[in-house]
Amino acid sequence: MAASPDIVDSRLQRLTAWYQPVVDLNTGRVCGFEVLSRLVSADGSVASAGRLMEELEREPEAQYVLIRRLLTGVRDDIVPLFARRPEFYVSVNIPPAVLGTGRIGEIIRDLGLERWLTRLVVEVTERQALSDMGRAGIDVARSLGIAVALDDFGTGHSGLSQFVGLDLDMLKIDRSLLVSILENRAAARMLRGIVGLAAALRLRTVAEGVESWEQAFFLRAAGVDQGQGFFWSRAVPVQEAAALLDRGFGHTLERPSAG
Ligand code: G
Ligand code: MN
Repeated sequence: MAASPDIVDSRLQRLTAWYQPVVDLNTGRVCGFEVLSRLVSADGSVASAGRLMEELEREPEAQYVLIRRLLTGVRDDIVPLFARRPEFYVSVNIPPAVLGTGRIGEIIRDLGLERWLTRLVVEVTERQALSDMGRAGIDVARSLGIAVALDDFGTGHSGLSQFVGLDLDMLKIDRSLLVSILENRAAARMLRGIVGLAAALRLRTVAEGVESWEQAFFLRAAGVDQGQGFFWSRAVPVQEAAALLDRGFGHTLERPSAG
């Protein structure tokens, strides 16, 4: 049952778009941001929106309102930075229920985002099996000129066959595949295998959930293009995001001096 727009709005009122930087592993520059939802209270305290997100998963109309809200954040926060900095992108997690219906085009028109389509990335999760609607959604995004990233790669129960023939641009390697790369040779080999697969498919790779310098160093050596995770930064509000864009993380890729 679809909730009424009013109820949806009251639950989403405190929802704010925050931005987690994605770092180019070769240069240390910020090459993109993933938009993540946070609940910001009147007193300024910030909470995860995880529970609300789970609740909304079953409500297509609420998801539409949510995506609209996040993309409004992108327009207000990020578009002014796009004009100033040519090379970074913004990625948004968009559920098949929104992407597959074609209503994403409507949101983009309403918000005047047509000019910035090539700077947008849509993340489609691999967690659930990809529905026909999800497949249709990928086609919609590509026809608009938006790049598509396969999110949470490695967690799916779905197998590779469902991705055959899909027009993808990026592979986001799930953090669960990173946890043992430093201790476990089989895990390290699997990671290198995924990098090989991505190269064969001409997909850029992003490693998610990078928490240590050792992981970042390994990933760079393994040929992963980009990294995202607490090692560099959590999701931050736009003012901080802009500062990170200017500063970059080049220093984090130097080998730490002993002592
Ligand atoms: O799958 P998706 O990309 O939507 O996941 C984003 C989530 O992962 C966010 O809730 C974010 O806070 C969390 N996250 C981001 N970086 C890290 C990290 O380095 N370690 C852990 N454990 N979680 C992270
Ligand atoms: Mn994601």
